[in-house]
Amino acid sequence: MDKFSFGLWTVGWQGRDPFGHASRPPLDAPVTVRKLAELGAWGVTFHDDDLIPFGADAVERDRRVAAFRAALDETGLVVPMVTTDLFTHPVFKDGGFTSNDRTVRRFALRKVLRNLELAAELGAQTIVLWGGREGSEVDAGKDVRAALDRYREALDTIAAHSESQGYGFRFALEPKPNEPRGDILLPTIGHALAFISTLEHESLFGVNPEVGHEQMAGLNFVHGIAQALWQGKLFHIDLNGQKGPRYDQDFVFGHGDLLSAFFLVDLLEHGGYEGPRHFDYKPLRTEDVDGVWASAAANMRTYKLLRERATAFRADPEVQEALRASGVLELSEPTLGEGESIVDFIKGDDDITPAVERGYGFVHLGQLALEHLLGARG
Ligand code: ASC
Ligand code: MN
Ligand code: MN
Ligand code: MN
Repeated sequence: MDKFSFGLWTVGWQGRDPFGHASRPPLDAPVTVRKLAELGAWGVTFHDDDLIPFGADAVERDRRVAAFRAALDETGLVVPMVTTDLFTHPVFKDGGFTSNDRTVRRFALRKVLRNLELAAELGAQTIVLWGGREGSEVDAGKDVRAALDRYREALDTIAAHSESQGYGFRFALEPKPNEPRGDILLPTIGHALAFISTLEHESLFGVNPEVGHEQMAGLNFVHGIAQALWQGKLFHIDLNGQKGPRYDQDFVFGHGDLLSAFFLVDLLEHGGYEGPRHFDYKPLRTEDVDGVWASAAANMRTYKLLRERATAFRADPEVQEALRASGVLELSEPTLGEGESIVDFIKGDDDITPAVERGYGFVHLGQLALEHLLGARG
C-alpha cells in the first residue's frame, strides 16, 4: 500500500490568513481520519495542539485522544509521525528553543518532551521539528551563535530523553528560510545537515524537507533531496506545490513546478526512499468542504500519475540510450582505477580534445522526460 499521509492541520486548515478570517468550519479529528481512510490514505499526523487544544485539562485531553484512537482502530490508519506546535501561541513570538527568554525555552522543551509520550502511545516512529519561530527580524536582536547553542541543547536533551525512555524515535528537522519570522534559523536542507553533524545523538537526526520551503529559497528541491538521501538523512518528506520564491503557498503537490515534481517522484521511487509520502499542503481558501476532500485526493492522484510517468520514462529504450549517450551512467564509475598509483596517474597524458568536441545531449534527455510527463510517449 502507498504510504500516503496527511497532517490534521492540512485538510483542517480553515483558510485563516494574515488578511482574512476563516472561510471554512473546523474539522473534527475523528471525521478527518475516517474521510482520509475512505480516500485511500495510509497515515495521519498532527501537532499536539491540532489534536488537543492548547490549555485543555486532562479530562478533555483523554476524551480527544480516545475519540481519535477509536477512529484509527476502526479505519486502520496509522500515525507515523507527530510534531509539536512551537509557533502558534503568542508565548513563542521570539521562538521556542531559541527564545531570548529562558522561561519560554524551558516551556518549549517541556512541551516537546511531554508530546513524545503521546507520540509513543500512538505508535509514531518519527518526530518532526519545524522551528518556524526560531529566528529574527532584527540582526542585533538575536545572537545566532548562542541561539544555535540553545537549539543544540534542546535537541540533545530530547534525544537523550527519548533514548532513556526506550521510545526509539528518529527526529527530522524541517528547514524553512523565512515566514513567519523574517529569517528562520536552519533555513535550508544544507544548513540543517551541517547543524545535525554537531549533535550528540547525530545518528537519530535527519531532515524533513518541504518542497515549497526550498523553492522559497530559490533552490533545486530534487538536488536537496538527493543529497539528503546520499547522506542517509531523508527521514521524512513534506510534499506540496510552490510557484517560485514567494510566500509559503502550500499548494497541492504538482500544482507548482510540475517538472520538478516529476523528477522528485522519479528520485523517491527509484532512489531508495521508503518513508511516508506526507502531504503538507493547504486546500485553497476558495474551496468548500467538498473541495477540501477533492484537494486531498488530488495530491495522491498526482503522485501516482507522476510515478506511472517516471516508470515509463525509465523503461523507454530511447531514454536508456539517451542516458548512456549523456554520460549519466558513466558518472557512477570511479575517477581513479582500482589500485591505480597516484604518482603514475599524475604523470599520465591528457587528451582532452574529444571531451571538448563532444555534446552531452541533455536537451534531448530533458525533452524525453517532458514528453513522458505529458503522456506523449506511452
Ligand atoms: C509543520 C510543518 C510545517 C508547519 C506548517 C504549519 O509541522 O511541517 O511546514 O508545521 O505546516 O502551518
Ligand atoms: Mn509550507
Ligand atoms: Mn511542512
Ligand atoms: Mn507547512
